[in-house]
Amino acid sequence: METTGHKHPISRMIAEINSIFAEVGFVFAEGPEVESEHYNFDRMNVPKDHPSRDMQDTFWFKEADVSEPTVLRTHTSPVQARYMESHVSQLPIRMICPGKTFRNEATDATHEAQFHQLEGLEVGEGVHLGHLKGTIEYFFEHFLGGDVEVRFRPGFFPFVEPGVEVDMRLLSGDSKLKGKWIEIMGAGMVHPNVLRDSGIDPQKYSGYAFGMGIDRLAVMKYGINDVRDLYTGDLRFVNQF
Ligand code: 2NL
Repeated sequence: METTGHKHPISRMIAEINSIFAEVGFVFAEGPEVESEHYNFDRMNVPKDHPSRDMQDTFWFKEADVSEPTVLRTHTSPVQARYMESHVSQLPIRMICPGKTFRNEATDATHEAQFHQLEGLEVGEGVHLGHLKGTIEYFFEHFLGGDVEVRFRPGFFPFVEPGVEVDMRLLSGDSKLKGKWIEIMGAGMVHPNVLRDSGIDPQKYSGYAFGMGIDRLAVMKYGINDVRDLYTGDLRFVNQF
């Protein structure tokens, strides 16, 4: 029987992710989990009629209880919008924002209504997709320990142009996953509308951003079978880490 406490696996992963990114100049940022529709959707170039805004997909607060349309944030992107607008005169910026996010959906072994996302952002002059690829490779090599290969496929997210789906595979080590391509995140070049709405001139500056589920990373790193185990608070589970 263990007598001393220890960090929950998610908290431990976040601490490790922070130190890996800090090594290459990324600053940690956080923001509110209760967000305005403005920061969560409008500022991310999500169309007014986009299905992700529906009550079926997003937890909305009752109108009577809030002064403006308000949600439980569906991604950590609003943290990045807030960070960009408060750093327009301090470019270039590199930041990551791991944090809790919420989607109004049925839960199963691979989906929780509450989960953790890790997003990252770099904005500066001459930033391009090559920088994105190098940063992602650097991260996975340090997080998973070993050589990795990363590939991009075209993908669509309203907040980026172009957008990419990112696959990775482990080239070394003895993991079950070695050699298998795994779809791991979405990313792309920050959409000019998103830069402009944050007060950054898209003619002068460019940026890349990426987003992934931290729970998915836990599945990869620790071989967890059911993401719901991460949130039951069952010590028989958390004490295994
Ligand atoms: C996914 C995809 C993504 C981003 C997140 C982002 C943030 C800003 C501007 C533009 Cl401030 N983009 N974030 C971009 C592409 C994909 O997440 O599947 N996440 C779990």
